[in-house]
Amino acid sequence: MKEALQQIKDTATSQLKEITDLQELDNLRVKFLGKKGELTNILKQMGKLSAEERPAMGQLANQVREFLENEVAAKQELLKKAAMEQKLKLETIDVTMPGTKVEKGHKHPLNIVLDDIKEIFIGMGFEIAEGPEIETDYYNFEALNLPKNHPARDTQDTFYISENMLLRTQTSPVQIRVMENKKPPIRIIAPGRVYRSDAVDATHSPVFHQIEGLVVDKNITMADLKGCLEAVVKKIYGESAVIRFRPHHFPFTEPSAEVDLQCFNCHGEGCRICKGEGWIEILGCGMVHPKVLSNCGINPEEYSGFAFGIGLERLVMGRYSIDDMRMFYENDVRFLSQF
Ligand code: 2NL
Repeated sequence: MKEALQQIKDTATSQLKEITDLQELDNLRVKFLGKKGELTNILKQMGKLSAEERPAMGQLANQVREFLENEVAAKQELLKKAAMEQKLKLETIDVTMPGTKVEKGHKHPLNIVLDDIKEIFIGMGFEIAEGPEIETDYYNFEALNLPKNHPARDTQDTFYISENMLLRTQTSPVQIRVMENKKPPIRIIAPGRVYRSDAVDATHSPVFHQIEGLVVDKNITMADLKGCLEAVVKKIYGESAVIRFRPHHFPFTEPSAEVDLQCFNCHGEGCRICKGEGWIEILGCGMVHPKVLSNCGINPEEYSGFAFGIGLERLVMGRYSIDDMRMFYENDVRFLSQF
């Protein structure tokens, strides 16, 4: 029996050395130390021994069991550690490897310039006003002194939705709503999308953008209009920019004017860029018509104001020398990524 125990110990020890994974190790443990294992088998035969032999043999058997249990436990530790090391090695991340580049988007050129202009006006104490793009005939035309059948309505080919509803042709209705709801002093700009039934070409689009501005207070004069717009133009085009006010007519302002920028290329001589004119038209403006003020519940005897309208697309085209308006809407990244 003693030899059998020694045999178990030796066989188990040598087999243990060959083992390379945890499952094999468990199989071996069951084979030698399990309920039906070899060591248990030996112990079952203890009954056959004499009373004198039994204690020593029992002690030896326990030593062998203890020895093997320790060996198995040690091997288990070793294998677990090796498995963990293997796993870590497989999952290693090389933080010095180059990542996958994510292309960053950026502002559209129309928004770059619009945001600049907003900043300029905010710096002068203006607030940004917004309003609906679907308007009533009243807010888009009537309140602005363009009664039904007024000839100026024809020059603004309008998208009608119904008899009384339309897509706004200017952002003026936003300003009408502000005047109805707020007591002067009013200093606002109303930037936004506007719609006119024009065919698409290099300088026309049925959807475009306008920035209108409005100042209403006591004692506002044409001098305030000229001073304000001159300051804004110099902030946009630089201190050396030269402008002129040329008489014009709008139904919603009296008097009215158009503002021309002296051509930055030929300084008024006439060249290809200004089409021989020497001047480039940049905006329309005027003193708010007394009828428009009273339409909004503002007493024209007490208050006066000025207003202006700038086409955003035209401004941006001049700023970046873009010769075709369609570029803004086609979303070709070869164009957009240049800004
Ligand atoms: C242009 C220039 C302009 C206005 C817009 C305006 C708005 C109100 C009252 C009076 Cl609420 N005027 N806006 C004034 C002058 C010119 O736009 O070329 N428009 C066709």
